[in-house]
Amino acid sequence: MRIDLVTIFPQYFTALDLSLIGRAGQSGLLDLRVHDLRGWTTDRHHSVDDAPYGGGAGMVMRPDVWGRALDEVLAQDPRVDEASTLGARRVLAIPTPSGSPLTQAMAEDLAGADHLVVACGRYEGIDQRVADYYRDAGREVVEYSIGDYVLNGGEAAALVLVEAVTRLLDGFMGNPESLVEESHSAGILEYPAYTRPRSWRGLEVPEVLLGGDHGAIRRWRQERAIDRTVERRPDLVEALPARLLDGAAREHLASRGYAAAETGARPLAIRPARPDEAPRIAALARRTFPLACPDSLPAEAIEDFCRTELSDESFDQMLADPAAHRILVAQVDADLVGYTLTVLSGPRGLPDGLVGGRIAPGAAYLSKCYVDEAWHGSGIAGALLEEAVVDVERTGAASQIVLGTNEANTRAQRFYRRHGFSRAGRRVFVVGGVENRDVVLVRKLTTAVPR
Ligand code: 6SD
Repeated sequence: MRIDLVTIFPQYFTALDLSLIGRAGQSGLLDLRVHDLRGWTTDRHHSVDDAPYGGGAGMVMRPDVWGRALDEVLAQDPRVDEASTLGARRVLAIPTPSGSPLTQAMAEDLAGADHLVVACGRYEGIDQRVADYYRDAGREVVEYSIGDYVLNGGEAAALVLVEAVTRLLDGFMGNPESLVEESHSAGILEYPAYTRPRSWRGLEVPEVLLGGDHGAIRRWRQERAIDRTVERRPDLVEALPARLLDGAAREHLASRGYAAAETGARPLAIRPARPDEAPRIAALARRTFPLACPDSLPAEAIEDFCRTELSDESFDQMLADPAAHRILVAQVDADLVGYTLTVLSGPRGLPDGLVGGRIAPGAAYLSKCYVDEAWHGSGIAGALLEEAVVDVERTGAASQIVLGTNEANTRAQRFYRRHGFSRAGRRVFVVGGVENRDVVLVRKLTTAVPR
């Protein structure tokens, strides 16, 4: 690649001789040249600027001087090792605070050019007709900004572009694996890095990184990367497509208040249901309940159950009694998209014959954990479940949480196992004349003491 930098401060770019970029030049990968704009002035004073039409502060760079400079530099042969100058891609890049933000995608695109010419302005910038003229003439012109702050000139922004582009050139990076890792973590911030010494000024390297559990390290790093991105760059989170996240990452993101979606994550709230929300939760319960029913269950039996057990009134009653019924909801925008219902064991014990050999008396019963079909795979269910567990732990009312899920629903079983549940037995019950077989799963709670 050939890069030409045009500036009134050529000395500014001596820094490039120090870095890898200087060495890339020696290896023939990069032909980088710096030009003094004043070389194209024609007057005694070598003047490059003049007062702005329309008045105002400062001076504007003259288009005539820039035109002579750019005509000449753009006509130069970009060949470094390419066979032909025909069909070479040339780009005129102009740093300006009013340009398009320079992104990694843009750097990757520009790394495919054969010839980059960077026009560094000073004063109040370059007469707008310079960019307009070359664009109208069919040139590729990129007016770019390196961030929302104001510099005194384009030189620092030109250095940034040169470094971002040249490190992507084939054979430039000593270790191309780091480029692979970067593209792997595209869209979110990097996880924090640590090296020796293990203890430094009272600060320790996180324990997980000292062990050899590579799965645990991978998960920990993924979670830290997500946490940082949520805290520092919510704009990236809201632009992050779900396909770039695996199931564990989606669940962690949901626990941090974002639901993964195709077009970018959406702000998510997981919170206790309010007493006035019974009708909305009942409607959610009635549209999600059929999703987990086995095919063998007749439609009538499902309708019956929805009418009797999932009525507005039954949710109204449960919400009026939070000492016995814990209901959490997941909300995206104004919509309720998921809920959990946990029954704390009262004097009558647990319903549905759940109490068996390995179930402690006073166990809490996770009766429902449902998410609207459109949000399946978003991570919401996992985050809801974990929140429901914490909610029960906070009540101090139970030492275990127990649930039943249909024997045929292996997806649900895998989900609960991933969340620390293990098999405690079976239960069989009749719904609408059909025998239902559930596996009973249980998870120990940490802080609680049975009442
Ligand atoms: C006068 C310039 C050229 C002045 C600039 C670019 C960004 N992101 N901030 N400031 C800038 C570029 C300022 O010439």
